Amino acid sequence: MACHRRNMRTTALEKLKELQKKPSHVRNLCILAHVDHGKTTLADALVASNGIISQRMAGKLRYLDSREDEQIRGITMKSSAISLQYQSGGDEFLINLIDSPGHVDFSSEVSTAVRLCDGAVVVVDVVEGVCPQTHAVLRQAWLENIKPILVLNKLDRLILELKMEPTEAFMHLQQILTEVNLVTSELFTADVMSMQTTDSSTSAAGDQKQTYDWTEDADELEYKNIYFSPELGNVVFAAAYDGWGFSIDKFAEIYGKKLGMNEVGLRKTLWGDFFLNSKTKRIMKGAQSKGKKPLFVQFVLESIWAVYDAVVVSRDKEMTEKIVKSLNLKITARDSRHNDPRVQLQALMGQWLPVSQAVLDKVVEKLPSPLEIEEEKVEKLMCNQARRFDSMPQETQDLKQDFLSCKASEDAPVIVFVSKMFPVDKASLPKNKQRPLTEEELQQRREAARLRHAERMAGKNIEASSEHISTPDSSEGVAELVPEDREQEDDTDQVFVAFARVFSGCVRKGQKLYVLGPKHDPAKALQKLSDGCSGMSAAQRLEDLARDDHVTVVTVTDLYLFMGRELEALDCVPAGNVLGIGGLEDHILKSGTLSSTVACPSFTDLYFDASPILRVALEPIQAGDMPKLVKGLKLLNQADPCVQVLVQETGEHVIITAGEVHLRRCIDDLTERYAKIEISESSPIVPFRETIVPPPTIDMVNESIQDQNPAGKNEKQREFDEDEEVLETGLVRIFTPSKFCMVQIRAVPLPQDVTDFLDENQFLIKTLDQYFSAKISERNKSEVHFGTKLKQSTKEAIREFKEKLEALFLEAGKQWKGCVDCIWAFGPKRVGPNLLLNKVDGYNRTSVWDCLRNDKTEMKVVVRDYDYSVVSGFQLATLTGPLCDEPMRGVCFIMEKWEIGSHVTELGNDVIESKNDSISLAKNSAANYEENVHIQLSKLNLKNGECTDNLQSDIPSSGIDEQIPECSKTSVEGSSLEVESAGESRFDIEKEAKRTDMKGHVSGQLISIVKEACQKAFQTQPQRLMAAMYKCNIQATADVLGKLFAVLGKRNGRTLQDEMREGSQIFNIIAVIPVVESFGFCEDIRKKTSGLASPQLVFSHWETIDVDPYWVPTTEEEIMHYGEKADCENRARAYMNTVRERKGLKVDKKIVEHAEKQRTLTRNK
Ligand SMILES: Nc1nc2c(ncn2[C@@H]2O[C@H](COP(=O)(O)OP(=O)(O)OP(=O)(O)O)[C@@H](O)[C@H]2O)c(=O)[nH]1
Ligand SMILES: [Mg+2]
Repeated sequence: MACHRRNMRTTALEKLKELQKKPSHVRNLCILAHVDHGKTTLADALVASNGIISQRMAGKLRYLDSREDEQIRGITMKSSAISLQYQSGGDEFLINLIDSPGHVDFSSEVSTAVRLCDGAVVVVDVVEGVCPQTHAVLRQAWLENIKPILVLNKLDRLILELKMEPTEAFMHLQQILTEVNLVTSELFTADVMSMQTTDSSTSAAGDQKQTYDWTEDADELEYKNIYFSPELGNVVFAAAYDGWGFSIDKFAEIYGKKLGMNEVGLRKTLWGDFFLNSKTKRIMKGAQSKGKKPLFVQFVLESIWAVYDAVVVSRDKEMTEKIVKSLNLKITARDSRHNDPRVQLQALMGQWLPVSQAVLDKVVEKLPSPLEIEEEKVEKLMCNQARRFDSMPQETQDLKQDFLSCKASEDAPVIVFVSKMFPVDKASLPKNKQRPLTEEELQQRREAARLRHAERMAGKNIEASSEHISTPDSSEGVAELVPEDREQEDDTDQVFVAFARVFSGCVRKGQKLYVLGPKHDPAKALQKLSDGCSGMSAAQRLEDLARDDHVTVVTVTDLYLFMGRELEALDCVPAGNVLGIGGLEDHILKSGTLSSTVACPSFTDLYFDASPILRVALEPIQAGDMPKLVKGLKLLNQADPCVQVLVQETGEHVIITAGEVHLRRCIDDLTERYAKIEISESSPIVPFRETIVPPPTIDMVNESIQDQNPAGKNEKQREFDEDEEVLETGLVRIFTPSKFCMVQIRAVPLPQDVTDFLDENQFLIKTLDQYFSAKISERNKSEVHFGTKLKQSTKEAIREFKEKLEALFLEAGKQWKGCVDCIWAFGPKRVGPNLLLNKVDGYNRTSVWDCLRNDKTEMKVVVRDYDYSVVSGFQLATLTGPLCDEPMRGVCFIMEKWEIGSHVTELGNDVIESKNDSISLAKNSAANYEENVHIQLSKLNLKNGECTDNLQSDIPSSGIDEQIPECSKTSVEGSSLEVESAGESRFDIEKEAKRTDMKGHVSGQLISIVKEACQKAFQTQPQRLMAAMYKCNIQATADVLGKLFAVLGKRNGRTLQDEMREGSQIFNIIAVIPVVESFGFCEDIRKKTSGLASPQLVFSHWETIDVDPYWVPTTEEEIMHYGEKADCENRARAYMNTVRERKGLKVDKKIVEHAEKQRTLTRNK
């Protein structure tokens, strides 16, 4: 028996290998859905169709959930793949199937799966309908241009649980289908809109039609098959657990034969508003209006309902037998005698309408083969948003053809994408397992044994030589080697296999390929190659790479075919197939590109939906195990596409995960697989944000706050050092200790809409920043740069972004007018939702929007020296706010003055000039800024004198004399490097050295005062903490609603929406809850509602906690209401103190240092 199995397996493997070579007969697809909608169960049915598991166990085994924790928890955590074969018509097909997890915490696993596929099977549970992850996966599929078919699953629940009548069920199914199509149409519309803007912008004359003609695209919609509809053949109805499923075609065929009707006509009318006129025997339209039974009800649903009724509901033996007979099925005696009617049902239905056939027929028919990859998709893979495809080198552009033709011939370049690295026990690799021997090998072995025997018989020579092998000397040598070897083995009993797909060429064992890092630039690499200094050697690994190198070379050692829980070794894999590659762990961290040519760009980043948000610090329980933990973390980082591993400044090892379930899995993985030590985890570290708000008008007991007393200003000032000055609320001026530099910065809250908008457009901001930085660095180098051109569509997107930003600012009030053009930087990390504005007199910095100008006029970048230091200071300040070192959000810093030593002298003139100019400057700024500018200007003149004096006394005069002329030059052209390269004589070099020396000094000090000024300015405004909020969708029945709301309330959550689902007793509740209050929330809900409601938490937004963290009750009413300290009431303060404690910052539990002015004032009254 075992031998038979083995043979079957070997022949199956040979068959799969053959099929791999015919890309037109390959389908790469993944199963996508919301959690628990039945993906793995459906996969079981498909796996069973290949005889890998038995039909009887299909649905119970969940074969692709191979991890123990997956089986225990009943959810999939990692996507896994299996290759199946399928016969359709006369043709054999190879199906590379990937099952993905539906839980939102693991959505990164979906991203990595989708990237390797051409098609998807989207599963929807017909009782739960469209859920948040259904949206998410459809979007993923859309973004990656992969084509979906739909499986409406769990139809049995409509019959047995909801006890619907067939007609009701039909209406329900229609409703679900509409919901799904609504999602796709939203995706489509968004896409068309963006395409439209791009198109109209490319026409210079602007004569393209500006209105969008929907009717014209109706055909296209159908053509693209973006809608799901049974008559289009892309919908399958199923109950995967019971093993049955069908598409309309099946019933069209059955009834076509039975009633002698036209099959094609039936296919078009079986779904929809059609009925059978019993007299004329003709199909007519208008079932609903005429009160007739739709065909789908009469022909399809009623038959299925009848089977369920006979077998499961009324357990009618006779009827069952009749059905079996009429359907011409064979039920084994064992099945028909089984006590559980469900088993009988599964045997019957599984034979009548096998789900695997229904789904795989559609997969083969509707999903594209690798040959049909679209041009648009190829360009998307090769070239990211910020770049134009035609700006790539010609060699790179030529590769597009190779993608499209998907050739496996020798001359085709090899292109492979690795979407994730996953760990495998070394012992389970094919080479370490006892492999079944082929007939040939058996023959060889027999032959060898025979020879050995013959030799032994022939003489003693051989024995002598074998004795020689075991001489004491050499055995000692062996003994020495063994322990070390074994230790190494122990060390790495996990190896990584890359989850990959070949897009062109054929990968072979022993082949050498380039591994292209994410920053690899084909143009530069090609240049390097032609210069003959590739600098790449096979010995280089990821960690040996210099900063500018992004390419290593690897020799392919192992290739695998995925067979669910097992891997099969392969020698070569042709284009169009999914495969596993061993031995890449030193070359690829999480994902990467392999190619035989450096002209190949590295593939664009994967689209990740969930952002990791939940942090915990980890520690080994035995302190000595630290190295093991560090190593384990390194492995975990590589194995999980979504986790982030970092070492904090405090030396703590921290992991950031997508949610509680993901966290649990990571810790289990660490203890059991990667580190194999006991680990203790800190309580979760939840991120906060710090912000400022406009002064509140009511106090904590809703009493209005009295007019502000200007005396408050003095009070604030007293809190700061003498070098710093709070000029008014929000405005701070700081000098360096040497008085060499001065900055004056104002902090104001950004309008909420603006902040959110900035947050949503981080990608564009990043592009903008990269572009600007590239321009600055380009200015310093003579070499030609490729890739600094922006794609027309990106440019359009940036233009739109700018316009929208301007509109949002304008909505917020006229004081913001013109500020978009003054944007100096975004922060923190150069992309965050805080702004630095340039309102420095006479500093006409090149605008960040300069890329929007016409291509023809070459952009010239003008920035002052030390510009970078100011930006750095701002970045630092926004990265760690003053409340508890958390990043800021929604704060606008306005640089109103900025003076540096040499500039100060020079600025003397500038200021006089700009006094006249100030009118033009004031035009830009709003009324209150205008006033400020004038006041500050007059003050500045005074201060300028001081500045210069100090300067001359502090700095050696020689340094200044030399610097002034140079600096004035550089401030215009802005390039210190030009000056540097000009100096050739020794004298010049010395001068230069001095200058740089001082420069280093200045830039450091400048960074520090800009940071300080930002933070101090922030502190003079009403400060607030912001909490990260989760959004959750909960489905619950009416009777548990009360308990559910109580749990939400206790955890400071809010309900946004509660609606009853049409046609069911289930409520859909959407609620938000602070992340910090969410631990154990799911568990809590599940317990309180006896497992009925199961929420999934997804990060939604940041919310200001409307209490001053430094607030204590001060008015009589407040003291009465809250008591003297109100510690327990001040949520913001409690959060802040927890964070401060954790970070080892000073925690002031009693003293109120920076309480809001109005509160302090009230107390003074
Ligand atoms: N009644 C019914 N239950 C089903 C059907 N298909 C799957 N289930 C059940 O639904 C539950 C979830 O099934 P899975 O296949 O694990 O769902 P999944 O989509 O793989 O879940 P994740 O991988 O965790 O996202 C299991 O208890 C299945 O038995 C079906 O057709 N009818
Ligand atoms: Mg699953």
